[in-house]
Amino acid sequence: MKSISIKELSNYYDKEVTISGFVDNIRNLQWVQFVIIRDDTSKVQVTIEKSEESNKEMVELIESLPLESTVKITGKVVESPKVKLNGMEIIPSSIEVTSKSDEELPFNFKDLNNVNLDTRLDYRFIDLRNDKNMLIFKIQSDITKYMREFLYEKEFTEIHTPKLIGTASESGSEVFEVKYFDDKAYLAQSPQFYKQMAMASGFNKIFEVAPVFRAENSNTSRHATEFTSFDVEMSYIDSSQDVMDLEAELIAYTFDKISKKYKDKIKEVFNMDIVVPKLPFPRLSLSDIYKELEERYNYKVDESEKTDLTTEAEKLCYKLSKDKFNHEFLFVTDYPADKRAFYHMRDENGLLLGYDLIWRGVEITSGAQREHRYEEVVKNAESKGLKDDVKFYLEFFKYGCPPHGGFGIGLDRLTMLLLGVPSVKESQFLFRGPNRLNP
Ligand code: AMO
Repeated sequence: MKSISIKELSNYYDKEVTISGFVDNIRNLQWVQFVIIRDDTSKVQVTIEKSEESNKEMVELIESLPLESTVKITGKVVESPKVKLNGMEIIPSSIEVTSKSDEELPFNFKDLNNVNLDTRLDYRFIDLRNDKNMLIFKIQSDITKYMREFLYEKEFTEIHTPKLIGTASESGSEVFEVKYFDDKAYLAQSPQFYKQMAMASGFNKIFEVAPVFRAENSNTSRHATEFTSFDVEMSYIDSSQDVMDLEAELIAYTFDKISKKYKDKIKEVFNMDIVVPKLPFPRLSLSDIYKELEERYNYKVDESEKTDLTTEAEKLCYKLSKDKFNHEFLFVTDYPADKRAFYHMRDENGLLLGYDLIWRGVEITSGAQREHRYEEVVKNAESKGLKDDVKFYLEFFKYGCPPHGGFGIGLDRLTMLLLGVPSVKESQFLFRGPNRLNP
């Protein structure tokens, strides 16, 4: 008999079913054994009466079975209001042990309060057995599902670009070099060049959800050396405003869906409130932000630092956006172009036609209108000392390429902020950082 998931059991009262899962708990009493089985949808109690002669073998098996072993159980589902766990139980007719666990686990994953994060990450497969940790990835999965759903409805095409590349796209210093036969290659820091290639190929709207790699030696709560980037690009835009509008709509749609499905659960488990953001999202220029931060909160920084948001200014943007706009998100625009990537379009004053999106004090996105005019993009590349390396990229703009723009959202950061977990180490399925390549 094929196993059904535990969550579905209430559709099978008085029927014989088979379930599979981990042995979550055993209470071995004088007359009865209560065995709790867990799969990734729910838990259920299996009740074994010791007095029943036909249960003898199962009783013996359970007596010596270590917790966290996996089993396949066939039995009858019975509605039992007196059972606290979902008001039902299974009366088994057979139990098969499919894998026996060691008696002693590396740590108690049901109470992680005193377990060091490194130990948890060393045994991430055990750590993820924790209900709360598993929930993070159920929700993350739905975040990408709803984001995809929104884009598919708008007729975006999902593409898959190479992660082994010949040229660094974001900036030379943050790239991992790998041996490539007798030559060298790099791991893609973003699909930037290839999403733009799609525009030059005539795709109007594309997106990609994929890993990107950054050789950043930073040990902060929001940096990883490999993370999942949700990248979007579209053609025939009039300005970067169109890009911001689309991103705001995408986030609002996704949060609405997540809120409908998980609002109460997120409150109960993570003590976080989901606020479905209103459209449009507020926008402020970098220089206006520094003015407001000084006026409102007496936050002062040296002029030389005002070419980008400082970490502290990023944090204060959350407060500013809430105080000024009653909104959690803030688009920050008008960065000086010389500090940013060469592929963005600039205006005549040297300001970038792009933005960062700040949410809850952290940058979750960069986006922009791209420079699609061949002569201009060649000039921008040369000003950054790039030429032969990006020759293949510059050619994209030589044979007709529509005006276009797009953005990249860091999925790990988005998940971290949504659920209020302390670090991307916990919102990544398996964290990769300067000091962590295993498991
Ligand atoms: P950017 O470099 O700003 O832009 O990256 C986009 C988003 O990715 C996330 N992010 C990170 N997350 C975890 N660890 C890191 N080390 C890390 N670095 C960045 C952030 C960030 O906002 N090509 C452009 C996007 C575009 O213009 O389309 C790009 O890569 O959430």
